[in-house]
Amino acid sequence: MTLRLVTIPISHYCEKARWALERAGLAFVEDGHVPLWHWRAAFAVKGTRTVPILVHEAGAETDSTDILHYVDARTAPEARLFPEDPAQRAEVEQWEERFDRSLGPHSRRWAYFHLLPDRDLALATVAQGAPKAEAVLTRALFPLYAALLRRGLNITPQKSMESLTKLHKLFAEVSEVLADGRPYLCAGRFTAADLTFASLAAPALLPDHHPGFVVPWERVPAAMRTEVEKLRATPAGQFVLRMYAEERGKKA
Ligand SMILES: N[C@@H](CCC(=O)N[C@@H](CS)C(=O)NCC(=O)O)C(=O)O
Repeated sequence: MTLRLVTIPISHYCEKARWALERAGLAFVEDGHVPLWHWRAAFAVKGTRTVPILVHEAGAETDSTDILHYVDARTAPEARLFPEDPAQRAEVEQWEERFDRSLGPHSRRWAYFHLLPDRDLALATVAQGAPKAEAVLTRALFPLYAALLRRGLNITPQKSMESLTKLHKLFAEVSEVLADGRPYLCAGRFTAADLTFASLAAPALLPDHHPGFVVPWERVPAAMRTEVEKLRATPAGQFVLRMYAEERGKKA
């Protein structure tokens, strides 16, 4: 059976799962949807509303971390995203959990806050890799659509500022860890910690080589661009850009 990854192609949690699958060389088809319209597909598969969902021979995984574990079970031990060594594994898991809980929601809210006011840019962004009918429907209902997203993700000027502050704090912490010159966050090699940090930071850094979230630089709103440049200039930001340049296309 061919694996099916139900996604919102621009979603950074979906990118996390897609990166792991591609790195392991596991063949899959991506079933991509515009945010909110993904509900129908997600609900049909597993009675849930969040993606990514990986549909496989024995059922479905409904969380990006579970998808990474599914992938690891099919990867040679030395290339797994979660190392065998218990201490290293615990460190990787701690980072991954932290990024999932904090980085993911804040980078998403902050990016949407800047993209949603520009209707055409927002439409082009959310429709990437999704069926045409969903893009048409989104365009027709855009004011309502944007209001639903703002409400669902609590996107306000105040909350967006708070998210940016949290992003800077987390980036400062990661920069400090990288200050000793280590090439990866922990375990001395590429792990789920690096993959999760890079994929979940992507909406705030807009790295090249990203297969699902492409915003042409000249279309990025000026206020967002200034902040992206500041985040990119940090050691943590540079690290993410390097992970995309060096690791995103690599096979395990
Ligand atoms: N913990 C989940 C989070 C996934 C998540 O937040 N997905 C978002 C897309 S970025 C989603 O599907 N949101 C839809 C909703 O909450 O209705 C994971 O790691 O897979």
